[in-house]
Amino acid sequence: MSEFSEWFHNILEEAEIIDTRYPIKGMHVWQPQGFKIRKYALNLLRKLLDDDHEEVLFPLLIPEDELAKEAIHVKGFEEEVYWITHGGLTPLNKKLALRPTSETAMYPMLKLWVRSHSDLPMKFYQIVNTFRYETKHTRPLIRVREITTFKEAHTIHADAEGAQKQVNNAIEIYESFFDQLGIPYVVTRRPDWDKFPGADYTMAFDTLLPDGKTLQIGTVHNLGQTFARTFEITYETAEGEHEYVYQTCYGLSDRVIASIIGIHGDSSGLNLPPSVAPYQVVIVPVLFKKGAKEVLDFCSKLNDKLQKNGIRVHFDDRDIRAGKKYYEWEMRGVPLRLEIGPRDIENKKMVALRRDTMVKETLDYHEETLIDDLNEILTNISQNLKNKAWQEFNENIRPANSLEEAKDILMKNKGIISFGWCGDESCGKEIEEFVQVDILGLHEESTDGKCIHCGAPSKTIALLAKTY
Ligand code: A5A
Ligand code: MG
Ligand code: ZN
Repeated sequence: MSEFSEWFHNILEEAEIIDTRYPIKGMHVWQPQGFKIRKYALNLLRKLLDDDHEEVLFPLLIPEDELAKEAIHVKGFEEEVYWITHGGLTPLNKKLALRPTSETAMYPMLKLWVRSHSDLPMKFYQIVNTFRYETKHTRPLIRVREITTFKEAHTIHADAEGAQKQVNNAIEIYESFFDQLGIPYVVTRRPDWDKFPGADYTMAFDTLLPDGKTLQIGTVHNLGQTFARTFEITYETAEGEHEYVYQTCYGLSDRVIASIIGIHGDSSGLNLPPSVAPYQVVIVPVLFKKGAKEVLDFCSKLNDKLQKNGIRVHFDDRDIRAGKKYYEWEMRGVPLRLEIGPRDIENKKMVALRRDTMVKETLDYHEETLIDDLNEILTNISQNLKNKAWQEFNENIRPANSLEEAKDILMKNKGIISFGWCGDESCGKEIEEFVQVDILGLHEESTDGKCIHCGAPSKTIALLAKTY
């Protein structure tokens, strides 16, 4: 196990995020602390989507014949599908698949829902569990067989331009979501051999975990008319013609939570952005024999005040050593800790420890501005976590001019390599073969350089990295 893997498994356990002892490989239990982080992350996501998407909920099971309808799609998933074959003791005459994703559950219904051009565009999403019988090494939150937090959006458009615009819109939504979580990312267009089964093309978000391997944390697919033709989803134009629709879909998973934990965390444990922290502030009384009651009363009132003003706060009045409390809240990643003793109350001060910097400072306690002051610190913490993460990310993208150099960098530093590429599939596969890692995708157009491998004029700057 790598150092990061070990750290990751330990913190999931110690901070009570996920219990991995459930007796099915790749299926785990969300514990209360983890569930809260998940809930707050989903709140942010829903807020972004609810602007112009409608939330729906489709059945978990897909009839075999529907799943099989789209040949390219089913080919891509056939090795990963779990099947239900019996109802009690009775063999089913039609097998039922546990959704690996919901195109083939939703699109037969969309065929019924879409009528006229005036219905379009339609934008739906659902947050559900999906099942994939993954054969690569499973890891909690990163590669699971029950994806418990699968957010999938599906949109329908009258023309190709509408779908194209939606791809860009979805990318913006995900950028804004990851920005709120301080997760750095790079967006690439996946090579054709790595696109979503049935898509015209796939845009993907990758981030970098501390062990230098990238993690695909979101994908946006332009489905063109492939599924529309298979499932006969048509609409009537203003002129009374029947046309196939254009579609997109885009998805995120538990990997977002893995990234929050893995990217911001450090040797003291979790380090949560205030946007998803179950407690944003924890109040720890510093007690001496003299004045203990005053301190407890003061902290209790302070707790109420913060709570009333929408700050997620916890007053830790347990009768244990303060040092033990400090250790625990640091490990759990609480962004801001306030320590208050009798002298502080007298002097109208409090000691604040920022989890992101581990720096203690003494704050003035101003009754009228306190909430604004604390919110400003929380905003600074978010910004600082994000800046640190981006800096680390950018430092780990390195250009290479030859495949030997790429291999060298990967050996020494891991991370992401950028290089000029001709875009040709057979050349790309030779590159992957040589460096023994995957091409993530096409990052930006670039026609002035040469392909790192075949020497032909390059079409793009592409990225490659060791991936999860
Ligand atoms: N219907 C489309 C959106 C779809 O299924 N796309 S996808 O196959 O790319 O999955 C969406 C996202 O789910 C991926 O980008 C990846 O971040 C995540 N994901 C895929 N398999 C996963 C697994 N086994 N465990 C955790 N997350 C996974
Ligand atoms: Mg897969
Ligand atoms: Zn080439």
